[in-house]
Amino acid sequence: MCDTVSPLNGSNLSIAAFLKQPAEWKNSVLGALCFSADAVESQIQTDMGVPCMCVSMQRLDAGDSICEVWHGSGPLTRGQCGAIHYRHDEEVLFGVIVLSETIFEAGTDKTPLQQATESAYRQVFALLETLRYPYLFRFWNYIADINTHSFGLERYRQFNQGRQDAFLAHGRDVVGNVPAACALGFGQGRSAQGPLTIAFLAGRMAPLNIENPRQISAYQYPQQYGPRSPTFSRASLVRLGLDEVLFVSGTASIVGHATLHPADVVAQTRETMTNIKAVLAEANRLASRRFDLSSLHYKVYVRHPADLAQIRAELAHCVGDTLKAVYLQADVCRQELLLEIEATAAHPLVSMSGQRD
Ligand code: 3EB
Repeated sequence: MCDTVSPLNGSNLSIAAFLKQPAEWKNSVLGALCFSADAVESQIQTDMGVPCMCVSMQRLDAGDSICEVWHGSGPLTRGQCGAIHYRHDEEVLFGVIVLSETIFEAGTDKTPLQQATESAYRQVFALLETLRYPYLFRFWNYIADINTHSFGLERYRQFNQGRQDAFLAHGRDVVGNVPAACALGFGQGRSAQGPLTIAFLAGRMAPLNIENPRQISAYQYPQQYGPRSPTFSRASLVRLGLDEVLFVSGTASIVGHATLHPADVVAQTRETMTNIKAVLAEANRLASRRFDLSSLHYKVYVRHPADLAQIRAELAHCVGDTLKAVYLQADVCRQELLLEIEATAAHPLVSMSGQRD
């Protein structure tokens, strides 16, 4: 069986392999994040029997689709609320919301994407208040044509407005205590018109939020990156069952708030890994035992498929032979950024009274 990692770990497998798993394995699945450029395969989400986010992105390192699967423990409860599909155990909830912008009208003071984003996030917060999973660990955000300008503003910046408005409307912090996240684009130039697609993990215990001393917190980015700062932290450290899980947010070649090495994909990869190392060092001040670069599972979003070989070689150089990475074609939220890397690691929690190694 491909379930070689601890059951609470996010494990990776293809959609086809997912469907072949035995029922008892599927019964413990909270949800999945799937990426496939194959339109037929991406329809399969409805057959999977669990909340499944499916985004139309091409995997670059293999022909297969890829699913990141999150498992719960004990009996799971499944539900639907508005546009959200979710599943939870006693301590953690995974959900997916897919919302089309076309149901929102332009002409008000908010763009359709801004309204869709605000609505999606408000629905998520309302559900989590009702079901009592108040703490957000991690959001995954996928936005069609993320770098396109409309209504006088880049679409990623419209998304940031809607997201922050929803946080504020629900009395949530927009600085400091904010979840880890990633935000990627798909369909650029193909005018794919895909829906806004968001997945999330939330729980009943507060995560520890981590910033990167090399970078200004994203929630404090200056106005030049848009009227509203993005609402995310650089990483979150959470307890999931018996595991301690580290979610490193989408990370790019940004130092301070500036984009570095605009046309140099190798230098951007190196800078991104230096940022991830800095986030790891911060996390290790709080973690029950050390995370290191080789313990992370990476998802690498690559703007230009032709850059794959160079990015891969640089990453192997930084991490070593044990590199575990999946590569997807995606657009990144600043035009000059050629890649964004997110990462996750889990290890059994060492209790405060337990032995450290
Ligand atoms: C950055 O550091 C790169 O808007 O949720 C990374 C992770 C990025 C999350 C988000 C954006 C987001 O600003 C972009």
